[in-house]
Amino acid sequence: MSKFPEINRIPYEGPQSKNPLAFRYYDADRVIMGKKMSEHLPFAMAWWHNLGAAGTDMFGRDTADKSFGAQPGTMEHAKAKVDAGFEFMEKLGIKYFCFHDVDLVPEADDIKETNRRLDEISDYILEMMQGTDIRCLWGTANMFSNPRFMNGAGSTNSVDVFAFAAAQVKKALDLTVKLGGRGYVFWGGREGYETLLNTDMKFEQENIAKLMHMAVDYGRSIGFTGDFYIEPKPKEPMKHQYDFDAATAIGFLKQYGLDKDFKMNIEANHATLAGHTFQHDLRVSAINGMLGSIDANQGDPLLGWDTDEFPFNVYDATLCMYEVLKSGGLTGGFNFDSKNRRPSYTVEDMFYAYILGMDTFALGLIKAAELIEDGRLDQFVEEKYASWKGELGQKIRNGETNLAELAAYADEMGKPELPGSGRQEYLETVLNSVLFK
Ligand code: XUL
Ligand code: CO
Repeated sequence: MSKFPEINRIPYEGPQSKNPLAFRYYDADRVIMGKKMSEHLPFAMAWWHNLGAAGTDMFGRDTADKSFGAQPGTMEHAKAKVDAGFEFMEKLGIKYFCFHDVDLVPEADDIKETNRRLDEISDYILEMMQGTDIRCLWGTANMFSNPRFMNGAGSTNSVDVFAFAAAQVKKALDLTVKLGGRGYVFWGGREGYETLLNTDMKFEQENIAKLMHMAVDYGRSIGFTGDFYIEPKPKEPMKHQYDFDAATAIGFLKQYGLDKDFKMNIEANHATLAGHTFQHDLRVSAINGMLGSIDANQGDPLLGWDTDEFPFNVYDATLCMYEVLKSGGLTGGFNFDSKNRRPSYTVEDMFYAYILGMDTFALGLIKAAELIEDGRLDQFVEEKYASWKGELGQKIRNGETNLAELAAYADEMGKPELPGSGRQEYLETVLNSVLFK
């Protein structure tokens, strides 16, 4: 039985459409720079926000009804969520989903029973996948909500909690492989600390690396060929989180020999919480060959926490897609780790939110391709570094000179000319002229 009987398949109607249940920019088969929009933009539904989150915040209870006709906390409800999720994805033309283990089933007191429930629900999801081209984008284990993880999972002080976390990762990897997942995510929700007065930072970080190594070994042993991802975040829930931003996480992966198997899953709102632009963390990942996947959302510039809003900012989406196109595309996809605002509690709002997010990224893709084809940004950057093309620049780049030689060169020169204008205002005009033409 349909969970959304009042909603039909969402059509593409073009920018002039006033139909709220239609796409204006996301036209799955439209070809941009040689590839279909749907291939550039492998969108994913986040099981937790879309099928789970119902508006509870620190000051009030649920506003939305996400029971989907079943009693929450039961396996019947877990199945109703699968039904709702697949109908939702099909109506929007979304080809992927992302999940935490405990998004799929209610957690039992005993891990053996939780795992049995996970087997049952993943069989049901596999059944639902038959005859569709919907697949898992990535899976993960929730190792932050249960009180046992108050001091972390990989970084915990308790060896038993570490072992429990390892068991969850093992099962979540089994599920990811079973559901054809392209990736496996570590978001270190509680992998951090509140005070150094009670924390052995080095010990904790070494143990996180051990857990990740075990995950790689196990994943590869069961045929997982996808990427592992770290999803950096600077704070919330912990004051200090070890995966502060892309640069920190990449340094960690290199230090512990994990960089061949891991890439970044960059979340827009996490980058901005770290004091960066979304584009910055994407670029840091890309230049290290580690831009894997994206959690597509946006924060609120007035609020200092992770608001997980559906993205409407076309500037940010354009600059994101500029990075993605330049880096040759993602091996992962665009997971809407985003939730409706609490007063947007109806079924229509669930669809409006995804239409907004998908259209924003589709428009970002169109505009990023136009920016690249326009060529003025590339040309400016090329010319900005032109002095390096000369003999001296080449010698420095090739490691064929030294401080003494460069000092002698400087003596002869007396002083350099100014390095040339950065032309930021001109370049922002170029950006605007492409966005609003
Ligand atoms: C939390 C967050 C998570 C991860 C998966 O801020 O983004 O939902 O994406 O654990
Ligand atoms: Co996320």
